[in-house]
Amino acid sequence: MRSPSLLSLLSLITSSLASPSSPAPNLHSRDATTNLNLSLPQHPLSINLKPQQTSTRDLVSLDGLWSFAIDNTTNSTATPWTSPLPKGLECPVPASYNDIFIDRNIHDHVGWAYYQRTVAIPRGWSGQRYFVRLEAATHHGRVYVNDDLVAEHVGGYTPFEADVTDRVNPGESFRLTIGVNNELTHETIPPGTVEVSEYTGRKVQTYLHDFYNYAGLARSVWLYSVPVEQYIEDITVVPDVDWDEDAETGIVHYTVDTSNGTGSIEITIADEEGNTVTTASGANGTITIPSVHLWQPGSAYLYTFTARILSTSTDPPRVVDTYTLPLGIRTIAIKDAQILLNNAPIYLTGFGKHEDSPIRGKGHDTAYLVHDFELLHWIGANSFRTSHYPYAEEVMEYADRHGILVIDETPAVGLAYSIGGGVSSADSPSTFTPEGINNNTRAAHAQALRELVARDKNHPSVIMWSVANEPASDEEGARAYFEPLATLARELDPAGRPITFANLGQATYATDTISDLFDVLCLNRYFGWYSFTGDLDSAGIALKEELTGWSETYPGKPIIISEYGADTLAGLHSVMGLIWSEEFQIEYLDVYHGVFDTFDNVVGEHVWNFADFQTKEGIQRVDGNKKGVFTRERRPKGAAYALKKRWSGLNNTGLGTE
Ligand code: GCB
Repeated sequence: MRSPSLLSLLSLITSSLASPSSPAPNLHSRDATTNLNLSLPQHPLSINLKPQQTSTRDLVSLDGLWSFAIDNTTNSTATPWTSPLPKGLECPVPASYNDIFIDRNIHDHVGWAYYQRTVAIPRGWSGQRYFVRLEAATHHGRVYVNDDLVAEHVGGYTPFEADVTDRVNPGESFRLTIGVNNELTHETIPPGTVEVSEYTGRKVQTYLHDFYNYAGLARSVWLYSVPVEQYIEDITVVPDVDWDEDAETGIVHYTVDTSNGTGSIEITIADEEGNTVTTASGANGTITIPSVHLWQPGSAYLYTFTARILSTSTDPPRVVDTYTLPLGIRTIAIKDAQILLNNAPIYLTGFGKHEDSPIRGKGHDTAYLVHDFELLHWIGANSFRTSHYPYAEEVMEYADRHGILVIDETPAVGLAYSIGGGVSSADSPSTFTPEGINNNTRAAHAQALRELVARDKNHPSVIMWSVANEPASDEEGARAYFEPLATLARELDPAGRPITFANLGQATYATDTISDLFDVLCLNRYFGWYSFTGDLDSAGIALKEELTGWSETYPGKPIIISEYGADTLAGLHSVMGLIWSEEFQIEYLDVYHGVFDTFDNVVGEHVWNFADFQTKEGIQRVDGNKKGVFTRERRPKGAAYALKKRWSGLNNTGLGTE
C-alpha cells in the first residue's frame, strides 16, 4: 500500500524542493571519502502508472488547441492568470510553444506561460477517482482547477498529476489552467542562469547545453479515472532467466502497489497469441515461464502482464481494478569488459538522439516517432541514448515493441562550466561551488533520477541508466557530487541495470575522478572536430591513445563511444574532404571505426547525432547543430549509407545481419 493522498504528496514535493528537509553536508571538501554518507533529501514521487483505458478505468485525451498567453510581467502572481485568458492565441498540445507563433516575444520568452481550456468530467465517473496527468511541463508546471492551485512539479521531462476528484463533480466542467515556466538556474536540472537586461528590463536565459531550451506542454495531457474502492498505483516487474535449463525458463519478480482496500491481487501472464501461460496471486511474488520467448533486439517478444484487484465479497469475485503491462523477458549484465544481453555479448550501433522537429520543437509527434524508428531499422541501429533527458513514454513503449535498446538519461546536462555548447572556454569558473552546481542542484538531480527510474523501470528496452551528460568529472567536488547519485541509481532500480554517464573529452582517463563508480564507460569524443579540426590523421592517433589509456585504467569496464561526430551541411561536397562537407563526415566516422575495431572492450558506437537539431541562438551554429546523419527533416546525408553498410556487416548487434 502507498500513502493515501496524492495531493498532500504533491504539496510536499513543492515545499521540499524549495527547501530540502535534510541539508546535505558541504560538497566541496577536498577529501571525497568524507562525503560517502551524504544524505540526499527524500522527495515523494507524484507518478502513478501511465494512464490506460481498461474495463475499470477511463481515459480522456486533453490534447488539441488550448488558449495561450505569456506572462510578461516581472511578478508572476500580478495577473490573475486563472481567469479566462485573453482571446486570441491558441497553442497546440503537445508542442513546444516557441516556434508556433510568428512572434519573437514568445519565441524568446523567459518565465511563465499559461495554457487554458475547459474540461468536463464525464457523468459516469461517480465512484471513480480522477486525475489530470501531464506527461511533461518544461521545466516547472502548475495546475489550477478554476482559481485553485492543485499541483506543482519541478523537472521538465517526467510526468506528474493532480487529483481533482474532490474539486469537480461528475457531469460538471471546470477551467483547467496550466502554468509552465522555462527558467533554468544553477539549482535546476538542467542548469542555467537568468539575467535581467539592464537596457530592456527583459529576462535573458543562458544555459550550458547547445540544444534549444524549448518549453511548454510538449507531451500529452490526460484526464483519467481509477476506481475509488481500490486501485493499482504501481507495478514493478523484474525479469530474469534461468540459463541452466535446456529450455530457458523465464523468471518474473513482481510487486503490485495499491491504494487502501481489501481486494485480493491476481496476476496473469499471457503470450503474444493471448494464451495464458501462468498465473499467480498476491501483491508480490515470483513467477516462472517455462520455455520462455526472450525479448531480443529486432525480435521483441512481449508477454502481457495483467494485474487485477478482485473483491471476493461477491461470488463470482468482482474485478475492482485491472491494469496491463507489456513484459519483455531479457537479462542485462556486465562481465569481462563486455555487455551481455541474454547472456551473450552485444555490440551497440546507433545514435545519440534528440526530441526535435521543425515547428513542434520538442513536441511529441507520433509520425516522427514511427519514421525515426523506421530509419533506425533501415540503417541497422539497434540502440540509442535518450540524450539529454527522458523522452516521451510513448517512445519507450515503441522501443519495447520494436526491439531497440535504450540508454536512458536524466536531464543532467551542462554540469561543466568549462563548456559552452560543445565549445570550450579556457578560463571558466569552477563548476561545483555553493554559487554554482551545489547541494540543491544535486537534490534536484536526485529527484530527476528517482522520477526517471520510477517511470521507466519496467521497460525491457532500457538496458542502462545514464546519470548525466558531460559533467566536469575532472573537477574538485565532482566525486562528492556524484558518489551519492551513483549509489542512489543502484538503490532505485530493483532490476539492477548497469549505470553510466557520458564522459566529457577534457576529463581523460588520467583526470576523471568518478568513472570507477559506474559500470560502463560512455565516452564523448570529438578529435578531428573540436580538436585537430579537419586533421583526421592526428584525430585517429589521439583517439587510439585515449582508448588505450581508458582500457588500461579500467580493464574490466566496457567502453561505448557515446558521441562522435562532425557538423555537416547536407548537400555540401568537397573533393578534398574539407570540413562541413558530406565527404568529411563519412571520412571522420571511418577513421573512428577503424580505431574502435582494434579494441575488444569497445562494445558500442553512438554517432552524434541521429538528425540535425535546433540549438540556442549563437555565433557558432547556423540554424542549429548539423552533426545529424539525417537532416532535421530526416533526409539522409552520405554518412547514412556508409553507416548502413558498416552496421549491416557487424557481428553481435543482435539484428541477425551477421
Ligand atoms: C557534446 C554534447 C552534445 C552537443 C555536442 C556538439 O559533447 O554532449 O550535447 O550537441 O557535443 O555537437 O557539440
